[in-house]
Amino acid sequence: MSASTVMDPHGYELPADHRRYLRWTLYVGYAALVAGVFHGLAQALAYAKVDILQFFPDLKNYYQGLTAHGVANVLTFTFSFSNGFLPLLTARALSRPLNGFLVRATFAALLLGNLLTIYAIWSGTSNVLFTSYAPLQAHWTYYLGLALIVVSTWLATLNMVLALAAWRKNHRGERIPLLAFISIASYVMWFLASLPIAVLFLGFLLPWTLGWLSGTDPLFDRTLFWWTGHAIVYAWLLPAYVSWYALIPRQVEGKLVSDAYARITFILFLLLSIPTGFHHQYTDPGVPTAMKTVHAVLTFGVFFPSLATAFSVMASLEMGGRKRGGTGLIGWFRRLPWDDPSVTAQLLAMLTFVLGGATGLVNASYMMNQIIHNTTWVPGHFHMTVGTAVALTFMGVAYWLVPYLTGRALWSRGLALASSWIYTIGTLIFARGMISAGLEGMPRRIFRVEAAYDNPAWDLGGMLTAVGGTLMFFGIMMFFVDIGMTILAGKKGEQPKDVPVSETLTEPARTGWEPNLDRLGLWVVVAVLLIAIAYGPFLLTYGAPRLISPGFRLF
Ligand code: HAS
Ligand code: CU
Repeated sequence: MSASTVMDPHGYELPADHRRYLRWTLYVGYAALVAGVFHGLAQALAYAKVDILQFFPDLKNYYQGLTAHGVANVLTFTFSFSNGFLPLLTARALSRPLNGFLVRATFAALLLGNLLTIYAIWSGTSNVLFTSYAPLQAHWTYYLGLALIVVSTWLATLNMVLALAAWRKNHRGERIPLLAFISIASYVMWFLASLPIAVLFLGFLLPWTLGWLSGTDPLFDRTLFWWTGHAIVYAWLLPAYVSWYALIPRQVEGKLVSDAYARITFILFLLLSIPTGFHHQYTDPGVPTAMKTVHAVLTFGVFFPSLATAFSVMASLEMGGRKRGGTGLIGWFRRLPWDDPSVTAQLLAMLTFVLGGATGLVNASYMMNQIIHNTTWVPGHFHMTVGTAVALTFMGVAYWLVPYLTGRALWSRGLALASSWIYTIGTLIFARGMISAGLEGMPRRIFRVEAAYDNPAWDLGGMLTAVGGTLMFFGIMMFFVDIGMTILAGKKGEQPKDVPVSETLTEPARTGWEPNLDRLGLWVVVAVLLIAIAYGPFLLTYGAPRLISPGFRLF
């Protein structure tokens, strides 16, 4: 074995002011998540025809609750976590401070955006679901609020890119530290991916809802939405991958296998995450079949770096398990530190993601998509991806990150472990229910309690959805209690003093082809070319958007 790469042995002391704002950036997301999961429970129960929505104060209808659930959980929570997490890791990896003004501005944009969307949804004027499909029309605070949340991610990206530029000045000819490279690549991908939704919200939907544009073009809007909307799932996933690649090996006493391999994976995500949006629009009229096929092929392409991730992460885990005394084909697996809640949460997240990925393949298959599109199969899929692979990883990370940022030890290890197991078992039951009922044609986004149509074949699936969803709810509530108590009453001074950065088996090469991997600017250019191939023909043949549809508020 050759020399190991050791990150800066001094680590990095985060200034108190940054520490405070990064902490509060995370808290904004937790606050949203608390509200979001109550709505999640209500929706899961509704599939078993149990109506608790009536007990929600001020709630006008099912779609208001579904909008709150989606926006809080997949938009506010995910991005607030990443806005805190990725810049911190970049600063740590480069051993240099972030820009304090940008740390505060990121927080401020996120908070203001969140307050505006809360108002929009609370007021009952914006029941458009997180996909924001026109011609359903929301209040202007909804579009502006979400746009501000996107702006907060841009500010976080800028902060990381500036830190890298400053680091490069003093480190000519050196390789970018891996942890910084993959953190920055994640948000650079997202920056590119977020431009279409910024155009959609600020250029079309906001002026339309304010009456400055007389109509909108639903197909064009959906296309802009999914242009961002597929890549957004990787914006949620990649911060979790950052933890799996670069932190988890250390936490299980293993090492990251290959520096170049990890960089290539993230570059593939930068290239392939965006030109795939039409796989959400296979059934949309008005998009040429040939273009849908191009996106289907590219979707199978972006499947590959996730497969690659499974191999690399598994190797790191095996190395750790064997170092801890595990032997035989699977003995190492049992020797992983299952008593460490941060590790256990993330291992369970990985295991669930195997099923999330497999269901994604079915979605992506053009013909099979016809069977599952708009059925509960799809929420079955995404509660195993964003709902568990991502959310449970973020919870696992929180078990060291919140103590690190607050200076207080995790309040209860046992509660954290129980939370992860209950949540995972809940998801598996929930997804089993949604997936099987979906195959029987149970539509997604319906309030089954009041639906005028029903099918006995949905009963078992609906029941499993409700049981699983209830377990998920209790699992996550235990997480909130644990984190809340950590913040308020965790033992002072016993927290982790540093980010758990892994070592890599071999130093990144300074000669040969590998240094080219660090040329982020070059990869951005290639990504833009691929996007032009994937969306150019559609844009050229479609021509100007037809702004003829009025807005509707149906519920
Ligand atoms: Fe998806 C719909 C295709 C991944 C989220 N997806 C959705 C929606 C959401 C979502 C939210 O092609 C619904 C949007 C809406 O409201 O309409 N998805 C895919 C494909 C992948 C995929 C091909 N999705 C994700 C991820 C998400 C996410 C990630 C969130 C974070 N999805 C689709 C399609 C649709 C769709 C269609 C449209 C459906 C329709 O008709 O509406 C792939 O990227 C998946 C690749 C994943 C893998 C798994 C690798 C496994 C790993 C774990 C390693 C395990 C280890 C275990 C190491 C190849 C990395 C070791 C553990 C030990 C303990 C030893
Ligand atoms: Cu997608």
